[in-house]
Amino acid sequence: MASGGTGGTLGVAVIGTGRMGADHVRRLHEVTNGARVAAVVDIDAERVKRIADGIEGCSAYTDPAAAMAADGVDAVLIASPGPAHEAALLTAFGHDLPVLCEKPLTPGPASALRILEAEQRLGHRRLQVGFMRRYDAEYTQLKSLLETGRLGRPLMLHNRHRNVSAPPGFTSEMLISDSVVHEMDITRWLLGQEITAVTVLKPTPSGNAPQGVQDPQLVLFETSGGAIVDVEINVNCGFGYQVQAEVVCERGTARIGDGHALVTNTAGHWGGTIAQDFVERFEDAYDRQMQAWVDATRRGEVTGPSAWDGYATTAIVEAGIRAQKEGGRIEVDLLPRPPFYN
Ligand code: ISE
Repeated sequence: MASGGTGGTLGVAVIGTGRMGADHVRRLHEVTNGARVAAVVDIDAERVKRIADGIEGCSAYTDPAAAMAADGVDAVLIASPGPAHEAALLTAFGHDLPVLCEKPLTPGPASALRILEAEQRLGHRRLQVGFMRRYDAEYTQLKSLLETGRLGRPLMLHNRHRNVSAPPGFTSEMLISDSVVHEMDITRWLLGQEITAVTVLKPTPSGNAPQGVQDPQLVLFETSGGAIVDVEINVNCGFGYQVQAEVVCERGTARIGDGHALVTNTAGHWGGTIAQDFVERFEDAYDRQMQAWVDATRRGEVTGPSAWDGYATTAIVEAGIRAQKEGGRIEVDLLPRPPFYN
C-alpha cells in the first residue's frame, strides 16, 4: 500500500457513484475518520465531475484504471455494478492496492475464482467484500450470543428479507443473486458452517410484482452442520424494509430485526415506524464497515469478509438460480478452501 496521502489519511478512489457509491462518498467525506475521497469514477462524466467539485482535493475520472494509477490514491472502493467488478479488482491488485468491494463479488463462481487466484498470486490479502450486515449491532449481538453456547446448537434459522419495491429491471434471478446473497453470507458467518444445498419454492407471485417476476420466493438452505435455513425474499412488499432473523437452538431461540426501537401509544393505537430502505436500516452497519476497513487498511491489515467468502456466495447463488429454474434441491459446488484464506 502507498504510505498514505494528505496528513497521513487514506486516499480512497471510489469507483461507481450510483446509489451506494454516492452514499459511500458522503460517508468517507463526512463520517469516516482517517480517510479522504481522493478520486471518484463513473461513466457519467458530468455526474462524477459534480461530485468531485464538491470535495477538496478530489479528482474526477471516467476510467477506473486512470484513477487507480493517480498520485494520492492509496485504496479503492468498488461500488460499480457486479459485472464490472472483476476488471476493477484485477487492476487494483496490479497496483497492490487494498480494496473494499461491494457485493456481489462477481456475477459467478468462475470469475470469483479468478479473483481468488489473483489475490493469492499477490501473496497477501488485499480484498474485503462489502457484506455489511456483519457490522450491524443486532447481528453482532446475535452472533456473540450463539458463540457463548448458552442456547445450545443452532437447529434452524428463519429469515425474512423484505424491500418496499425493487428497482426497474430487477429480475427473478436477482432476488437470489442481489438480495438473498446477504442471507447466504450471514448464515455462513452466524452459524460458522457452509451452505451445502439450496431449494427454492415459488408461491403465486404478488400483484405488486412486475409482470413475469417471481416475487416472493421461499429459499431453503441446508448446511454442513445439519441446520435448515429458510429465507422469505419479498422485494415488492410495499410497506417497508425489513430484515429479520430468528435462530432456533436446542435450549432457546434468539431473534433480531423487529425494529422496536421506539414504540408509541396514542389515540387508541400502539406502534412504531418501519425503515423504508437498506441505506436507512443499515446506516450504522455501513458506517462501522467503512471505519473498520479504513482502520485495518491504515494498520496494513485486511479484516472482514474475504474473497473466499465472496466466492462461496457466488457458488451458492449459482445453486440457488438453478434451483429456481429447475426446481428441486441443488447441491452447492464449492471448491476446497485454500489455506491462504484460513
Ligand atoms: C440490494 O442490492 C441490497 O444489497 C439490499 O441490502 C437488499 O435488501 C436488496 O434486496 C438488494 O437489491
